[in-house]
Amino acid sequence: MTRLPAPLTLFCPSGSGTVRTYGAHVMSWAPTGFDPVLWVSSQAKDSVGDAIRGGVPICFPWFGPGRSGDMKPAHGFARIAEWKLADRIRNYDDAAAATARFILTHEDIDRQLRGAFPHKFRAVYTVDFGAKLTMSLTVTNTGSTAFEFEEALHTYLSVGDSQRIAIEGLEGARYFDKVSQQEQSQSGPITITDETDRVYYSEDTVQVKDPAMARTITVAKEGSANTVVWNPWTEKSKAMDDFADDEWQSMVCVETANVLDNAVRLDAGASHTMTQRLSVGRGA
Ligand code: TA6
Repeated sequence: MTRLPAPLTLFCPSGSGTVRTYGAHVMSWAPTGFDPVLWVSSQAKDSVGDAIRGGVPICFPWFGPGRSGDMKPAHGFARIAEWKLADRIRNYDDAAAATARFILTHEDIDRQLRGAFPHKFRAVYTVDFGAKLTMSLTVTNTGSTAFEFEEALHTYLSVGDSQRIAIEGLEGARYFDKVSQQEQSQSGPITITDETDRVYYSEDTVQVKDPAMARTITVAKEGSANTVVWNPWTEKSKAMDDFADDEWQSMVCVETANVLDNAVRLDAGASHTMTQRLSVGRGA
């Protein structure tokens, strides 16, 4: 078992964070003056080949088991691949953000995994740490034939008490409920009262109101037709060996995605960018 090296730290006066080349995985972020915004399980694994429970896993080129329902590894290979650090800008002066950029291509993926996605691609992932956290994933089809892919920035947010939060911005949106396996429509703000695993069809900005931490986290996005909301609640938490039994109370996933029938189709030479932008304000 090969342990992962320590993540890179990037900072500037308005905020700081850490990110790994493994999975281009954002591990933490805090705007200056605020508690950390991202959640990582106390039981998270940190060895090569394992997904990391928390922060912002990149799901690519499929989501979960994929649309065929049998793809492995879950959520694709990007989050367990070693990305190349293209350039890293750490700003000490009064810069708006500290930026890191990562690149992954089909040539970086081992042959066995590539069999599941036999396409030529280049993925460029740019992370800006500052008063906001901006993460942009650009995928380019570098081959000669079109392909489709799913993607998600599977963001784990740290909350004071998941049973007291209200998630606003998806009112009226249609969603697929993965727990009941039914299509539903969201009537009011989302509250967490049981296992919650929903794929919303919405391009709108979402706000997570967290009265226990007296703050509101805003999740804005571009280039994304889906928002996924996930909280495993009690039984699912017990079933995960990288998730402490009571940790469901301190996290919620709000994911920026293009999945299911919103998979992205790229013609040869074409590119697509999806961006998630997090910000925090006082009061809920
Ligand atoms: O985004 C929600 C979800 O698809 C859930 O169904 C659950 O599987 C979660 O992702 C975590 O997936 P992981 O493979 O990281 O355990």
